[in-house]
Amino acid sequence: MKRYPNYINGEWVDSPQALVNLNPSDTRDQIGEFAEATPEQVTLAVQAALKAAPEWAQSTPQERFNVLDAAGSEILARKEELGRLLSREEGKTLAEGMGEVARAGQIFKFFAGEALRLAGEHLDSVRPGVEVDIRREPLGVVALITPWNFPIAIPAWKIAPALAFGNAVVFKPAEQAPASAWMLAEILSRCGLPAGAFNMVMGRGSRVGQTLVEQKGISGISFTGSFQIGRRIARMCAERLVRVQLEMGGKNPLVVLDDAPLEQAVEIAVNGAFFSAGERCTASSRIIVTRGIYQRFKQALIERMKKLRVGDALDPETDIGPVIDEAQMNKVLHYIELGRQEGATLAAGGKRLELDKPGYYLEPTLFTETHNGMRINREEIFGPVATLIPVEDYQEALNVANDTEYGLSAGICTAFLEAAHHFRRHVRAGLAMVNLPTAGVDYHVPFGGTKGSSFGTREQGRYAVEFYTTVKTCYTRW
Ligand code: UN1
Repeated sequence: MKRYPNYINGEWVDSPQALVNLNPSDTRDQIGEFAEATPEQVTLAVQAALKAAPEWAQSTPQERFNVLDAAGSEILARKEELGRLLSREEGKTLAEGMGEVARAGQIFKFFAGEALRLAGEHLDSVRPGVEVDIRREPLGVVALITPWNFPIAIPAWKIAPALAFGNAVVFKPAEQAPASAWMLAEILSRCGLPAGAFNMVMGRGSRVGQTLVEQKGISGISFTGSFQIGRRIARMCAERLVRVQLEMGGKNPLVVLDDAPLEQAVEIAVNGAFFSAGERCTASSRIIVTRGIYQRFKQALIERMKKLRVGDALDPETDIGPVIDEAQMNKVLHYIELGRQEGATLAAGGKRLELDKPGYYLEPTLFTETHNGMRINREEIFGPVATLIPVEDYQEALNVANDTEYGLSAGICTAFLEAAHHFRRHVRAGLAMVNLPTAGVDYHVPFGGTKGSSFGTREQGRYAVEFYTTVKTCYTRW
């Protein structure tokens, strides 16, 4: 089996221990052994980044553009190969895998351009003969910790802006799907960065991630993952006054109003709730439906769900791939059992599937006749499970949509302009979607949420600059 080393100070470095990366569609397929960085190696990576940071901070916009543009071009050119690997290790369908790789390539291209456009401000002082320049400067060394569900796009949307704005990086990908991240690191290793400007240490969050966030000298931590770990990282950052950016869970509502076009609303719900096996923090997990359309919508959704094909992520016929691993499978099954105990009606799915190969296959699952107080409507399940919550009218739908600890994405299906307009203004979420799924976002605009979903400034688009730079105000007397 091929062994994949860490990348530290411009060199590939093996570790005494390694973790095997399995294909969740067929667990007999072992993708490789990925070295688990030792605590000493994590420290070396941070030291290398600290040493390289001043040089990379002084690089020209053209040099940064060249690195990011080259990475973006190679990722896009290898979309099919990398998409296949991504789907093989993560379990999302091949179309989704290739789409995600394309997104990663486009993100690098976007931030290549942003490196050229990084601007400050110039003002006259209130004092005569004095001018003020406001400059954006890199933070220094940033630690980037990413989850398994978008194993190349989320690394891209943290690494690309970090480098574009002149920071040195220590990157820790998720241990459940490190192959896509490793390929990305391999591409970056050939794009002209100085040694140490980009480092990757792999392994478990509880070991390598923990060691990384404890390192001295890090100026910022950007993390995407669970609420529990995010909160723990925030606490450590507060103690040491390290800048932090967190993207965590969601319990995203999709409101369907009486006047919504039925077929379109069903497609939006299926896409948002079940694509990528529901393993998206933007997934529609609470579908809030007004009385006049409830029965018709429920029937149409159940009929549509019957046509969804669960299978090997690499099979072109597959609509829904497996969940990532045994632990996730058990967590989702636990919530399905909980839903039953709470009195929700299990209207579709609910079981683990045994196919012709060993994998983590789950039926897309729908609970109906639920209410928003149930734990299945309050806690993030992160699997192909959605609920229907019947409500009287739009106002109740909005109240239920907002009655959650989370606030990442929220959608509404309606042809009624006034409701769409009101919803956009009053829903408490970082993303508001009208007649679109709650999941599936563009690469050139900000991404993030409110309440328990996110903390710190926005990721992506032009807004990413807020996290990855610090502002210097320069006064000059002429
Ligand atoms: C999307 O819905 O296109 O982990 C992106 C997640 C999010 C990204 C979702 N951070 O699911």
